[in-house]
Amino acid sequence: MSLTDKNYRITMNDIVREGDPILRRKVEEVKFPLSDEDRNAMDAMMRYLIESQDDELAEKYGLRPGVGISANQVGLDRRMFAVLFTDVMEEENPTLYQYKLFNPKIVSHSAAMTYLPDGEGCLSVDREVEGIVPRYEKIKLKAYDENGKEMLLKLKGYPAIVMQHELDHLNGVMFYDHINAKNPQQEPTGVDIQSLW
Ligand code: K2U
Ligand code: NI
Repeated sequence: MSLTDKNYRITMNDIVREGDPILRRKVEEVKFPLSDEDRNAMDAMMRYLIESQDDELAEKYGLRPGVGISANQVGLDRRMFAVLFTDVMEEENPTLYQYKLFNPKIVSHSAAMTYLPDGEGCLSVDREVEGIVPRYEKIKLKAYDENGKEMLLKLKGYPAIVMQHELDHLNGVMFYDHINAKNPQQEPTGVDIQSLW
């Protein structure tokens, strides 16, 4: 049973860790109609996110919670990622963001930037890396769904941050590449930037 088989369960053993060259590769576009392998892999990636956010299943299978996972994080050279999260900034009736995105591309973005005050983490990074990770505050993301239908997502704040973290993976970029090495907690100068909260 492997990642591209039906109903495969991804565990931490399948998650590629920093140092593996595939995390530094600009991965290949997905072709439509989806192959069974690509479809099964994306389904396994979404299943991982769902199960990793279920306390019992995460405990049972030793899963690190994730709100996003990209194909190259499970060793696949494909431009696709899954996300599952609610917007942390919306108290009542938070919007659920559950997407399987293929060949995603930022088609426009704000000049203004934002960042998570506690920094970012990564399923492929088994260590704390502190520091401000500047992200565009608003983005328009073009992508395709599993049927090859084009969509345009207008995102702001936390949803925009998550999508940029995942899109970076498809371009071989790690979150800590954006951190000011000399002064990690310093906001970039000459940029309109503010913490998400
Ligand atoms: O791509 C990944 O490694 C998944 C990351 C995505 C991410 C990290 C930081 C900021 C935005 C997105 C994991 O979800 S990190 C673990 C996590 C779990 C729950 C909430 C936030 C971060
Ligand atoms: Ni990551």
